Amino acid sequence: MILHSALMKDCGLEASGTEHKVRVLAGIPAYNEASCVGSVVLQAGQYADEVIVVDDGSTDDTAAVAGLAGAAVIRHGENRGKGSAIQSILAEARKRKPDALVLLDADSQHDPHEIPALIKPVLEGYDLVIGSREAQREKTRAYRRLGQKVLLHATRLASRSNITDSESGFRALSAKAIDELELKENGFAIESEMIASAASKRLRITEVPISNIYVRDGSTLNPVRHGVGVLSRVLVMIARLRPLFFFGVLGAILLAIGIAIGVRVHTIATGSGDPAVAGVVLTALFIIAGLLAVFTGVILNALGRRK
Ligand SMILES: Nc1nc2c(ncn2[C@@H]2O[C@H](COP(=O)(O)OP(=O)(O)OP(=O)(O)O)[C@@H](O)[C@H]2O)c(=O)[nH]1
Ligand SMILES: [Mg+2]
Repeated sequence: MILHSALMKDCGLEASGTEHKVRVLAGIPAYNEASCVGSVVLQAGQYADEVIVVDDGSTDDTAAVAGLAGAAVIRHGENRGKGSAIQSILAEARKRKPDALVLLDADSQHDPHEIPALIKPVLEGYDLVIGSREAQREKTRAYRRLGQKVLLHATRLASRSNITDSESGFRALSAKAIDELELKENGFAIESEMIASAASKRLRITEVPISNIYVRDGSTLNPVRHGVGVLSRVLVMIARLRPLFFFGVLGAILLAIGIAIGVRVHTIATGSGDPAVAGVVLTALFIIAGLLAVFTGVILNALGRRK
């Protein structure tokens, strides 16, 4: 794409005179986005050699519109979730081997003109570049900000990183990240999993500021169910990637509760001389569960180290 290379040069993304021309692939997961996907594909096409749209079982004309706009369309026979759509994009990217893959949503919440800003760090050696809305977080509704904050902290724990926006779907990946990332999540937890997987493989992660755009009032998703669903998946990730930390904290909490109950039962027993059997049993249960959790953490951690 002539337009593409001139623009990329303007953005300092092509060392003039070098043999190697940077190949960019844009990947767009889409579910019932017929009204937006066309313009997103056209605009993204200015900065990418190829645009792939994964139609995740839409019931509207998303696939047809994306195809008309020039995208290569991959269709899921049924709706499988954003994560599954991203996995399909990654599988396609592994075949096409671009220098950089940029991921953006199909609902116009990401500005394709910011694609060069996301790709630049990839050409400077980073493997995962996240478009962060942090600088414009005031544009996000309060209830969503709270949900995003909780997921952000959980993702930081899972990835031991200090990123500022874990839920942003506007990202760029290097060829190395395309090959090495291991993603299993089918839902929205894929955003956190990608960061955790990149960190566990010691890939270089960075962020660039992007525009925080809300095109439609409210969300397609029930925020509480969506938030709790993603959070529970991220907690599973923490348990899998940091078993000592996860089970250690869980164990410590259970032990603390057990000891607290134990002290209470002891006080009552010494006061009334009547050992509350139920209290004793509860104490024992919490302490055993706490010790088991810690033990599990130690074992899983040792097993993880052997891998
Ligand atoms: N909701 C949803 N989106 C999907 C699915 N599969 C792919 N997508 C696409 O994933 C991208 C992000 O989904 P959104 O529903 O916009 O999620 P969001 O941006 O967190 O929420 P909104 O604020 O409602 O836009 C969009 O391009 C969707 O079309 C799916 O199963 N459900
Ligand atoms: Mg959206």
